[in-house]
Amino acid sequence: MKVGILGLPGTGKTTLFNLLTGQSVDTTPFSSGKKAANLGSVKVPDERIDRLVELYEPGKITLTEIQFVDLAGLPRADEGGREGIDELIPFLRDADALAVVLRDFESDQVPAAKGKVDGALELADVRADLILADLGITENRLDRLAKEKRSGDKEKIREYELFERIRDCLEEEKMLYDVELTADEEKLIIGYGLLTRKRFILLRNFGEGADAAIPPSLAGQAEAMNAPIVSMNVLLEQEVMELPVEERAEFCETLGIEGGARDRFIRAAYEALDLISFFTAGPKEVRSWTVERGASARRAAGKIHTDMERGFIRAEVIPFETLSELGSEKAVKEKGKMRLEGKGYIVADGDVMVIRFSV
Ligand SMILES: Nc1nc2c(ncn2[C@@H]2O[C@H](COP(=O)(O)OP(=O)(O)OP(=O)(O)O)[C@@H](O)[C@H]2O)c(=O)[nH]1
Ligand SMILES: [Mg+2]
Repeated sequence: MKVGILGLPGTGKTTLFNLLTGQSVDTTPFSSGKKAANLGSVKVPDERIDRLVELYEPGKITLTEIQFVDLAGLPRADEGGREGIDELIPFLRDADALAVVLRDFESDQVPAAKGKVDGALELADVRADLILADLGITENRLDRLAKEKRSGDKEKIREYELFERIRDCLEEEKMLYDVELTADEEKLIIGYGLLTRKRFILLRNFGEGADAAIPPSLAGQAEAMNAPIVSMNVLLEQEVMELPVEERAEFCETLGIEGGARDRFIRAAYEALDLISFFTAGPKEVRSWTVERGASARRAAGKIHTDMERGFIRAEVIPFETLSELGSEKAVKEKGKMRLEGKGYIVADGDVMVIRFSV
């Protein structure tokens, strides 16, 4: 699973990337330039893991990860440059979600778009950029299909009509995530990686002294996009992370910030991807795993090992809440609360599972 980080130039994307991944990529203004993308993986924090560690005292703890890719700034619509985005698109095509970083801080190094710092305006700019990028892809496809459908191929005609619908939507400056598509139609467009069809997460990056509350204009847009929005001072959160763990709480209190925004953002991204976690737990290792919501027990088993998927017999399932409440696997079993589930069982978020298999 991959999340692309994008936004206008100098909004703090690379600073965010460093905060998330612990890397130290150069963040002098405009340093990203035309460099290739930065890629890093991030462990997904989960409070439930802490409880499982308490219960099992494992030798090893492993957290599930998601990938983040940090890109150069989008061309600014008010500066007329559009060629830059074509270079970014290949990095975004296979992203499962897009995190848009919106700047809400003054800086003499990086002038704001339209001379004014305003997250809502920036978001409108980014949306316009993405819509234009999708329109480019769609029109290319339509050109090809126009030739291909001349043979009278019903499939091609159907596909042409689908892309026409998509083009009309984009021309009305609408993003594609709201368009209702059948499963078959979805299959036809999936390979094109249309950007406005992806899920979005918004990050408002505010500067020193600013209020953490999200301005109503921005909150309204986020709601219309059905996108979670996290508000944080990325630079400050980065400083917090550089401190030893025991000093962080006091530092945050002094600064009047909540702290933990990094984790909140990662969780928001994870949830926007519509992923759920299940756990495996024992004295050797406590571990979180990721599956798409709605996945079967057999598919979940395959996340652990292909042999487990192939030779799946059954899953022994304890919901995390039950295990946490009763305090041990033994107590759960004594109360008859451990369930045996077959391959078609739909995994629930927080299931603690043992997969029985034979190959
Ligand atoms: N005041 C302030 N400055 C910030 C904040 N976040 C980032 N900056 C500064 O803004 C400049 C650019 O930060 P980057 O993280 O490189 O921004 P970017 O979005 O990756 O920039 P490009 O990749 O060039 O588009 C750096 O000098 C950062 O220190 C912030 O929250 N407050
Ligand atoms: Mg950058």
